[in-house]
This record gives sequence, C-alpha cells and structure tokens, in this order.
Amino acid sequence: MIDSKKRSFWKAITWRLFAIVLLAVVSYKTTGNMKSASLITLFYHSVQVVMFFVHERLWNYIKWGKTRGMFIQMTGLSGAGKTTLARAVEKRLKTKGFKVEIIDGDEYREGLCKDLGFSKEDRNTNIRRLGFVGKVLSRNNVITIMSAINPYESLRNELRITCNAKTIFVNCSVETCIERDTKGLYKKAIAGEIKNFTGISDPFEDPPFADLVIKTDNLDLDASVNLLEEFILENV
Ligand code: ADX
Repeated sequence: MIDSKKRSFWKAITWRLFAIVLLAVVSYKTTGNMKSASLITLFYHSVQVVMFFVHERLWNYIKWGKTRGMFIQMTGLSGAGKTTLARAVEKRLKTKGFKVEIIDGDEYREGLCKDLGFSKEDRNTNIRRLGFVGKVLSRNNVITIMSAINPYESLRNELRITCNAKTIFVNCSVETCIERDTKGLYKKAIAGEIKNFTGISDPFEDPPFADLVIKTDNLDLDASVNLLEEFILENV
C-alpha cells in the first residue's frame, strides 16, 4: 500500500530530527565551533529532507517486491482438509511477508451468515457473501483463501467471473471423510440426524475446471501444503 503524502512527510521530519541532533553533536565535537556546527547541520539536513521525501515517493511507484493479493475459492467436502491446508499455508506465506486472510465457512456461519441454512438457495447466498468479502480483501493486496464446501459449479463459476477467483479442489473421497469424521457430523448425517448433508444427502458437484486439485486422501499434509504454496506463489 502507498503511504499518503502527509505520512511520508512526517516520517521524513521525525527521521531528520534524530539525525539533526546527532550531526550537530558530532560537528560541534569535531570543530569546537558552534556557528560552524550549526551551518553544517542546517545545510546537510535541508538537502536530506527533500531527498528523503522524493526517494520515498519514487519507491512507492515501484511494484517490485510489494505484496499482492489474490482470491482462492476452495471447494471440497466437509472434513476434506480445506481449513487445515489454508491455515498451514497461511503460516508459511506470512513468514514470507504476505498478508493472508482465511474466510472460513464454519466461522462465517456463526456471524455474517448466521441466518442461512443448507438449502441450495442458502448455500448460494452464503458463497456470494463470502465471495464479496474475498473480492474486497484480495483487491486490497491480501491473499484471501475461502474455505467452504462451495458445492455448486454454477456458483464457483460466478465467483470466477465476478471475483476473479481461482478454484482449488480439495479432493477427498466421501469414504475417507466418513472414516476421519473429525467433527462427528457424518455419523449424525448417516443416522439421519442432520438433513441435507453434503456427500450423504445433498449433492457435491466435482469442479471440472479447477485451477489446482489437491488429493488429500493420497497426499500427506506437508506435500499438500507444498502444492498449494507453489500454486499461490506462481499466481499471485
Ligand atoms: S456451503 O455448502 O455453504 O459452502 P459451508 O462451508 O459454509 O457450506 O459450511 C459447511 C460446514 O457446516 C461443514 O463443514 C459442517 O461443519 C457444517 N454443516 C452443518 N450442517 C451441514 C450440512 N447439512 N451440510 C454440510 N455441512 C454442514
């Protein structure tokens, strides 16, 4: 992000104040003359204030080395590993200086999307809301990863077009998800205690045009995160 002109100006002033004191002390110690020390300090720093301001403004226009944003829409069954992958890659990217945000389906369903259920219409509204947040964040230089089941191709396509989203299919068979059942939801869905459960009693459409497929029932976490990180660094 570019500093405002005002901010750049005040940064230049405070930095110069530190340096003025330092140079004045050193000049006085060297010349032993207060007038010479003042003149040296005044001349040197007047030039430096202007140079610093110009230098800062010029660098702001150089794109090289600045972090950029992108929007990833993950798609995959509950328990496929979307959020685990997103959190792991977030950690790696942050150490490289990127800004990263995860839009987690479970988390948003407790807040912004609290009013929504799991009908096709509600899921579509859910994804549209998350997509909007993703679009805003990514255009402000944040790598944004949406971790939601996102089961319908029509909505993924909508986000591809309207939010410039890249699609990552976290592909894990329903059998493996049932076996893992980290949240105990599959057991309940199979018992009929949860209606419209994706993969059991509600559809999941495999994405035919994913930009990346990560098969989490074959790959271990580290290998999966490597794939995801590589993809992000190549496309950001
Ligand atoms: S989406 O279909 O609209 O993309 P989202 O990712 O927000 O779904 O929420 C899915 C999470 O809600 C699951 O990981 C699970 O924890 C929980 N959940 C509760 N009921 C259902 C259901 N009927 N189908 C799928 N997930 C459900």
